[in-house]
Amino acid sequence: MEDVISQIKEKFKSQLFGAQNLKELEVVEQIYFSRKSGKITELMQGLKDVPDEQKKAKGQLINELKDEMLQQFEMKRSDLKKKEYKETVEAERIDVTQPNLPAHKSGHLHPITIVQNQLEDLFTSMGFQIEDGPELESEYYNFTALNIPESHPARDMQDTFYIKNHPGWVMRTHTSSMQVRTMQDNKPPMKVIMPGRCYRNEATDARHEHTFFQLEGFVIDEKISLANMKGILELVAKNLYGPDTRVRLRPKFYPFVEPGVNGEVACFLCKSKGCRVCKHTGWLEIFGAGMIHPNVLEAGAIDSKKYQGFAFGFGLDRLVMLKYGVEDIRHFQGGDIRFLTQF
Ligand code: FA5
Repeated sequence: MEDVISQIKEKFKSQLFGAQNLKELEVVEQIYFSRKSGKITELMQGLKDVPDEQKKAKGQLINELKDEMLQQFEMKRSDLKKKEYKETVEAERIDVTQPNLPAHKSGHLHPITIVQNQLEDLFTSMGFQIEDGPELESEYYNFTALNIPESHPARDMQDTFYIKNHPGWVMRTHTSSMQVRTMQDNKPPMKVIMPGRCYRNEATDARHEHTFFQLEGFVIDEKISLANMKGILELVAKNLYGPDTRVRLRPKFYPFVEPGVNGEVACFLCKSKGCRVCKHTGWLEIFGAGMIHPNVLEAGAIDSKKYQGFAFGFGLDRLVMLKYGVEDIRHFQGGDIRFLTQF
């Protein structure tokens, strides 16, 4: 039996030494100390074949072996525990003396998108639906259907970009191009807004871009009047610039409305006293609007004897300029991050 004991001792030592972590140590524990099948249990069970007079001495030998092995095992377990704890702490260690790393900067919405979203929320809360349409548009929807025939001088007011080898197609000059498209696809009563990008062949300056945004809208029903239009547009102005904002309408010619108006808000920057932004008039132009011309309703397959409507078009860039006091429209698409991060 002494031989067997010293063999177990040697084997146990080498396996204990080889255990690199607590998981491997558990395997060693099973081999030697398992109550069911461990080496120590096997030795104890072997005692039944030992003559009675030797049983006590042999039993004592096995117990001494077990105590010695358990002591070595616990020492090893304690070492491995310390080692694993140290490794975990090391991995989670925070160096409080490390200089501050630049914070990750996340992007945000463009100021024009912010105001467009604000207006979409307002109009949908009043029951308007939102329509989207093509920026590359036929001359028919951009001009002809809007009561601007080919030879009409009003086409010159909105020069645009033409498509090489594709006569009859233009980059839309206004979102009004969506009016007849939307009428053809729907039936009155209708309350619709159509925001989107527009293009004009402009000599750009602080208030004119070649690419800009408009928010178009119209209401068509029976018994619609200019008073309904003023009510809605006043609400929009108050939502954008505060509850005390006043709106005034002045006659302006647009071939697709009759009568046509130019919508202005009392300058909220100088309280109508006159400043650089309102060109010392006390008023700021923010939209074009009017009662939809019967020819346009007919182009949209709507009975102009039964139905009337009003239409309006806001220049979104201008609304944003006024809201945030931006002095040059060209900042919006200039891509200068110092400008964009201010919103
Ligand atoms: C129109 O474009 C009409 N379609 C508006 C309209 C709709 C009238 C429905 C009646 C009924 P106008 O060309 O005035 O109208 O442009 C409307 C607004 O778009 C202007 O007040 C201005 O804010 C903006 N806008 C026009 N041209 C430019 C430009 N080059 N750069 C930036 N904004 C512009």
